[in-house]
Amino acid sequence: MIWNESKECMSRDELQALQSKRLVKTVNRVYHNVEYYRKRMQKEGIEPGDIRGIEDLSKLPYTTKDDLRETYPFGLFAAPQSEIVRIHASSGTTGKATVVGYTRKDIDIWAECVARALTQAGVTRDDTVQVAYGYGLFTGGLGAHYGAEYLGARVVPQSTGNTKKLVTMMKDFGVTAIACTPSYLLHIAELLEEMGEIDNIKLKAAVCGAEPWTDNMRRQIEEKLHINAFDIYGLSEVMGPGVACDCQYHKGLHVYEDHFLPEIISPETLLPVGENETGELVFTTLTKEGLPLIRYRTKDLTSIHYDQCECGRTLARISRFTGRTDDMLIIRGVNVFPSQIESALLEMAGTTPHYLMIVDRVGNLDTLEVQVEVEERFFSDEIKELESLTKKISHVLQNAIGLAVKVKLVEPRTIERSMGKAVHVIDNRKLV
Ligand code: DLL
Repeated sequence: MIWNESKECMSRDELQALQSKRLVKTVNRVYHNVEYYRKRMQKEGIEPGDIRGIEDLSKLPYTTKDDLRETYPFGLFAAPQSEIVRIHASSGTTGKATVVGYTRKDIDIWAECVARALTQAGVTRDDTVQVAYGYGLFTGGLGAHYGAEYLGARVVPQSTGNTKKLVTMMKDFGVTAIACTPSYLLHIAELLEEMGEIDNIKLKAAVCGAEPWTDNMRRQIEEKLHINAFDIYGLSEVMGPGVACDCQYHKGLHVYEDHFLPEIISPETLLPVGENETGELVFTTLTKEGLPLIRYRTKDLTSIHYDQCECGRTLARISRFTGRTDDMLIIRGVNVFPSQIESALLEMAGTTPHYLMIVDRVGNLDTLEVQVEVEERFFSDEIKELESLTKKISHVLQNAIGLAVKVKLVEPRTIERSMGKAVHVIDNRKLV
C-alpha cells in the first residue's frame, strides 16, 4: 500500500497529485543537469515550465536504449559522479552495455520498492530469504538483497551456480523465501524432488522474475514446492527488480506508481492506447536522481488496469508480459541480442556472418547453441584446427553475452538462407 499523511491508503487523486509534483521536479532535474535532454527538449520547443503535471506528459519526448548507447557510459546521469554510489549495467543491442548509476537515495528507494514486493509476497523480518539471482552488474542479486535487508529479513546471498549447495543451505538454514528466476526455481524443485528433500524444507514463498513466465508455471512451482510464488518485474534502466509485483490475488502486477509513472503506447503510432489494451510499456521515473528517465520505452508488451484490486491497493496493475517489440532473448535470466553474437563473430577471422542461435529448454534450464558457418578450409584441415576454432569462438561468444554457449561449426552454405529478413533465432522453448 502507499499511505497518505493520515495513514490511509492513498486515493488515486492523491497519488496523481504526488506524481505531478514529482514529474515537474524530474523534468527540471534533467533539463538543468543533462545536456542531452536539454538539447532534445529545446529542439522540440519544450521548456520545463510547460510541464505542470502528469496531464502534460505527452508533450515530452521518448527515451530509448539507443539514447543510452549514444551517451555511453554516463551521458544521461543527472547527478555528479561524487554522488553516484553504485553502477549496474545490462546488455545493449551491440557490444555496448547500458549503464545505470544510483545515488544513495536511489539505492534506498530501490530497497524500499523491493521490500514492498517482498511484503506483498508475505515475507517479513521473521523470514530467511535466499537470493539466487546473479550478483554483479545484473541488478537481480543486489536488488533483491538490499530489499530483503531493508525489510529486516535475514539474507542468504547465494547467487546462481551450485544448485546442490543451494539446496543444502536452504534446508540447513531453514530458508523460508527465495528470490530467483522462475525457470531456475523449477530446476531447484526438480533437484529437491530427486533428493527426496521437498518435505524437509521450510520454504513458503518465492519472488520470481527477470524473464517471461506464465500463470501455469506459477501453479506448477506452487504445487511442486507447496509455496506461494509471486511475479516481480523490473529493468535495470528504470531501476532493477521492484518496479512492479503481483499480490496474493495474482490479477496483475502492482506498479509502484509513486516512483514510476507508467504509460502504454502503440509501438507503431507511439500514441497512448486505452486501458486494458495491449501495447508497449513506457516509464517515467519520478524520484530517481542518478539516472532519471523520461518516457523510457521498455519494449515490453502488456496492458494496464486502473480499477481497485481485491487486496485494497489503489496502484495500477499491469498484466503478465506477452512478449517484446524487439528481438531481445532472455536466456537463464540473461538478456541476449542476436546482434551481440553477430558483432562478436564479425571480429573473428575464419567465420562468416551466417549464424543460427538455437534456444532450448532442457529440463527446466535454458540452453543456447550457436551454429556458425566457417570457411571451407577448416573442414579440409586437421580436426585439431576445427576443435581449436570451436573453443575460441565459444570463448569469444561467452565473453560477449555472459552466458555459456555450445558452438557448432558448420560448412559454408549450411544455414538456410532467407528470402526476406534473415532468421537468426530458433526458440524451441515453450512457456506453458
Ligand atoms: O531483469 C531486473 C529484474 C531482476 C527483474 C530480478 C525481476 C527480477 P534487466 O536485466 O534489465 O533487468 O532485464 C529487464 O527483463 O525489460 C523484461 O523484458 C524482462 N523481465 C523482467 N522481469 C520480468 C517479469 C531485470 N517478471 C527485462 N516477467 C525486462 C517478464 C520480465 N519479463
